This record gives sequence, structure tokens and C-alpha cells, in this order.
Amino acid sequence: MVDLSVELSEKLLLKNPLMTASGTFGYGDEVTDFVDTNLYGGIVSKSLSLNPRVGNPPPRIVETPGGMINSIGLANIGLDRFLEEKEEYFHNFEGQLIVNIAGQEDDEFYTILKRLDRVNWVRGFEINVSCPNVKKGGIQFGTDPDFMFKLIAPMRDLTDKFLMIKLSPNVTDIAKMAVKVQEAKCDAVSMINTLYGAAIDIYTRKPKINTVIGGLSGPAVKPVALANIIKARKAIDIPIVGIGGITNGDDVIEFLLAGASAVQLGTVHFFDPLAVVKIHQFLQQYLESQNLNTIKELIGKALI
Ligand code: RRO
Repeated sequence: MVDLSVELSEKLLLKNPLMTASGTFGYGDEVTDFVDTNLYGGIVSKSLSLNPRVGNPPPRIVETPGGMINSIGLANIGLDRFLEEKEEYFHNFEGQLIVNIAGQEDDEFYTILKRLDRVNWVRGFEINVSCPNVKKGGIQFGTDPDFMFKLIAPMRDLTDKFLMIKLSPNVTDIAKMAVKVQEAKCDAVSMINTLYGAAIDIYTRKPKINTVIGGLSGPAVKPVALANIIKARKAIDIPIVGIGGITNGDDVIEFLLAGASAVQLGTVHFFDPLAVVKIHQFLQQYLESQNLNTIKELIGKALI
């Protein structure tokens, strides 16, 4: 048997490198009728704010060539309902739960972090400083290195759990942002959140998304994600979790070779919700066919 496990920190071992990307898989419990969610090494849940949010008005998702644009606007059930309704599912989940946290100001992040730090079925956090679709509490935290550092630096004192920051590609130099994450003593970075995108209907002559501009994801962004990971990999030592247009096992291997220690599947869930089954099988077959015993040994191999 080959070993698919990867370590994102001493505190967080994943049985395989496959995670769900926040916002593309709900809270995991909605899909258990048709997919075995225990195939994932980890679930990253939809961004959680202190209070529930209805999000942006529709239309808020549109398909584009090789991808999609979303402008969900951080719709979520809020912290109280999350704690009440999701405990049973995550108690039985065999992978690791990483909760993605969003906030409109610093204190909202810190309040959620402190409350979830006491919850034993929450194994770590992904801090969202990169949502392109809200006026307050999204990407404004994640484009200026010093501004982001001011938000994230106090977090290390609030939790010993795994702490990862999700970065935006909508910046001049993602490596500078990644360095700040390392300086703040966080455990890892995840990248990339969505790229700004827009689409217009030529017959109604109106934007296809209510907020006009949204976040582009899917296979179209994969090379952008890989380039950003490679830039960051050269600048930091902490693990990178790769996100951006992964649809199959080949893509996963490519991200690992580029320096990611684990990956998140996102937009693929909308057109192939069983992708994880095929990818999981492919990873085992690939290692066997390459005479490798562990998947870890592929990490960063393309950059040596
Ligand atoms: O909810 C959203 O509109 C959203 C979020 Br929080 C995010 O981080 N990235 C994205 O593309 N959409």
C-alpha cells in the first residue's frame, strides 16, 4: 500500500492531500447521500461570519469558458447555527475539519477564533483575507502586506490549532503576502482565492452577475494558481495548500510538484461532484506506477 498522507504542521496530519475548497462544498453534510466525504483528507467549510448572512442578490453564479464567476457575498449560517447543527456530522467525519473564517473587522475574526478554539471537532482555521465579493471584510484585508499582518499577527496568541491564511491572486506580489503570513507565525498559506472576473449578456446587454464583477475560478485559472504557488514557494518555508482549477489526478500531482503540500478541490464539485473518488484512486495508481511509496516525496520536486 502506498502512503498518501501529508503533514501541514505537527498539529495537522492529513491522511491524503485532498481537501475541499471553502464555499464549493457547503459544510460537507449536504452531500453525504451521494459521495463518501471520508475520502477527503480534510474539509474546509464555507466562510463563517459571526452572524448569518444572506449574501448578494442573484444572479450570483455564471458559467464562463473553462470556469465560472461567483459573487455569493459570504452567504453563511453564522457561528451559532454552525455550532448547533454541524457537530454531529463533524464528530463522525474521519478527516480534518478546517473552518474558514471571515469578518468585517479584526474583532469579528478574533471572536470567532476564540470560540472555535474550544471546540474539539474543529482542527484548524483558514482565514479568509481574499473574498472579492464583499464591500467590507474581504479582500481589503489581503492586498496590503502590513495591513494583513496587523490583522493576522494577534491570531497566533488566540489559538494553538492549525492556522492558515488564504491569499488572493489579485495583488502585485503574492510572495510578499506569503512572507507576512510566515512572519506572523501562522502554520501555512492557501492560494489562490478567485481572480476578478466579469461577463456580459449581449442580448440583454447587462452584466451576467448582479454585482457586475465577481470571482473567477475553475480550470481557466489553474496556470495562474501554479505560477503564484511557485513564486510563494521560493519565498517561504511553511507549507502551501494549492487551490485553483484542479479537476483530476494529474492536476493534483502538478500542484504537488510545484510545491503545494496539499490541495483543495473547488469548482470541479459543480460539474463532477464525484471527482474525489476518481482522484483518490488515481493518486494510488500513479504512485504505484512510478514506484513511489509516499506522496510526500513529490512535493516541490519540479523546482529542485
Ligand atoms: O462568498 C463569496 O462570494 C466568495 C468568497 Br467568501 C471567497 O472567498 N471567494 C469567492 O470567490 N467568493
